[in-house]
Amino acid sequence: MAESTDADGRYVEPGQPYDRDTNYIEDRITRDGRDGWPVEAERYRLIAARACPWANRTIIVRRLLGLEDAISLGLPGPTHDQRSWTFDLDPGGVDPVLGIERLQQAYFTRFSDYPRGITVPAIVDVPTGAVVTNNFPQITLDFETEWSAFHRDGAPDLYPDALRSEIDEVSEIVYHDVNNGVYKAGFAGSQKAYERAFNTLFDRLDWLSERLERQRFLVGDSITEADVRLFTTLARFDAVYHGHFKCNRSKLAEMPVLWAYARDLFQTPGFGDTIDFAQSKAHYYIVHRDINPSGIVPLGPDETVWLTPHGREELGGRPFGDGTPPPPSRESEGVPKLRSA
Ligand SMILES: N[C@@H](CCC(=O)N[C@@H](CS)C(=O)NCC(=O)O)C(=O)O
Repeated sequence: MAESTDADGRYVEPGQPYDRDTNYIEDRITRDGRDGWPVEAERYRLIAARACPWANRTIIVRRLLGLEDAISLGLPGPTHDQRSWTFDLDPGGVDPVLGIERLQQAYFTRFSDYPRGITVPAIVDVPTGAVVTNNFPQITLDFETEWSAFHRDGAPDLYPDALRSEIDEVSEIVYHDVNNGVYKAGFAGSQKAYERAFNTLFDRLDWLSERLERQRFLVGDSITEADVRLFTTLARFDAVYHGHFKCNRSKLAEMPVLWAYARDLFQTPGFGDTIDFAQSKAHYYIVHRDINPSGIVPLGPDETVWLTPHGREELGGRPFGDGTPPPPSRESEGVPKLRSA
């Protein structure tokens, strides 16, 4: 499985550091259709559970760019069993467009003996019902560069030519030490592996705090792909990673610069309005039984603190560059109101 469960459904390999399976279905949907999948409106369906930080990136970018009409969105429930994510939130437990109960069916339509994790995000070709790609780092980049004909008026440039190498460089560091770093701490199979991941994670968060002290966004003076990638981990930090993954040197709310940065993004249309804290907590605390055998989901922390003033406007920057914020989410894609603990 992509999150490295073994045949017994264990996420932790005793004695071993956590090793993410990063083999994906790497086909790309492109303007020239070179992999057999041309960009085409209303042909593909993005399957992206709210709970998952990697899937969350795709939901944010789709929304910021206004790709809702071109690419539909299917939302499995927060938990999955060893076989697959399921569409348990949909009427009758069936995805209304694909007509399937389990995402696994779309993987098996593509490869009948697909041997790896049935992961989100995945993009499915609606006419054939087959998964095209689950290569999550490429999906958002392709939304930004290949799908430009379908971007809304005022869509921001999240991957500007002049900043690409810096965005890639920062994203790579953030991926290893932060996005995947929390998993390396949480699924460590030895004390030593845990401590190494913990120290790397918090050293990197300190480094990011320093970087963000005088600049509002990670690269340049507008929101880019790099901010989207960091945000989805920060948004789950206090609710999930601090307790469930033992990332508890400090809470995000105790790291003033990063906390203000995260709130700034959260309060920006397209970010906080994609976050469902209850689903995130349910996913991690219920699915990872080997690190939380009771399956009990914590009630805290208070979610409303995400709406407190952040003061980052003083740093300047233009969140959407020459573009504009996206309109509110369509009703069918809204998330619940924030709750106090
Ligand atoms: N496929 C990517 C990220 C996607 C991913 O791991 N998604 C998780 C949810 S956050 C998932 O779908 N897990 C199901 C599984 O591993 O079977 C990876 O493994 O690096």
